[in-house]
Amino acid sequence: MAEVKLYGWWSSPFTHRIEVALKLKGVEYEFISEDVRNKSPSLLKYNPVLKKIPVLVHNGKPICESLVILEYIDETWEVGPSLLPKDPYERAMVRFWAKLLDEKCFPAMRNAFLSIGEEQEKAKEESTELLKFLEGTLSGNKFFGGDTIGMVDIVANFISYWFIIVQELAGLQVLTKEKFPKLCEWMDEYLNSDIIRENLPHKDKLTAIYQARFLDAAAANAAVAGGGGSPK
Ligand SMILES: N[C@@H](CCC(=O)N[C@@H](CS)C(=O)NCC(=O)O)C(=O)O
Repeated sequence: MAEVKLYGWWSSPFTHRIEVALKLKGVEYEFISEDVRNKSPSLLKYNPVLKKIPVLVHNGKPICESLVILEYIDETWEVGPSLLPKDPYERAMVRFWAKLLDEKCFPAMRNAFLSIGEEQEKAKEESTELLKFLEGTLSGNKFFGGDTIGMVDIVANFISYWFIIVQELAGLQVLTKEKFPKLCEWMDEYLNSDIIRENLPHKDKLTAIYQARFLDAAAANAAVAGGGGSPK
């Protein structure tokens, strides 16, 4: 039987993507919890270039980067639902949105949470602009993948759960039902699907982590405003 190991961390949305994909496919795996502040020799061996989680190790061979891992899972285990469509153009579109989510949406939404002043205003505007595009792609479908959960839904997990938590912590009004009714419907559908719901990190524990991060960033921002140099 194939040996599948996942190096990850319970609160990481990137790790969560891989857990959900493996569960949707019905692949059994061993979860190896990694503390990213104290990386294990195994993690450094399997991901010497980026030194990040998640890493999937399949029969001793490591695969890094969540978007790459998701495609690997889809191609390796054909059982269960397909995460990417078969049509080359539609596959290209899925890759486009997944890349946009990671390279544009994630940093903008992170900045909207952690920055202040002008930088925060810009990040909120950019997040809103990007969310409008995402809202447009749903066009009446239950999921980004159509009737079933696909790669874009899984990659957008940070919007449906993590961002909602940090938005509340920071008192933001970026993603609301009034501004984004379709995205909010998608979030409900996604978060209430069995496999997703059963595997979400515990809300209170996650809130505590981000509360601490928010307070750290606020202290660093205050130090900068007081002339203490730029935050590290
Ligand atoms: N682009 C990566 C991002 C993964 C990532 O940012 N992982 C974080 C934890 S959530 C990490 O390992 N950080 C450790 C570090 O940056 O040293 C992916 O999609 O897998």
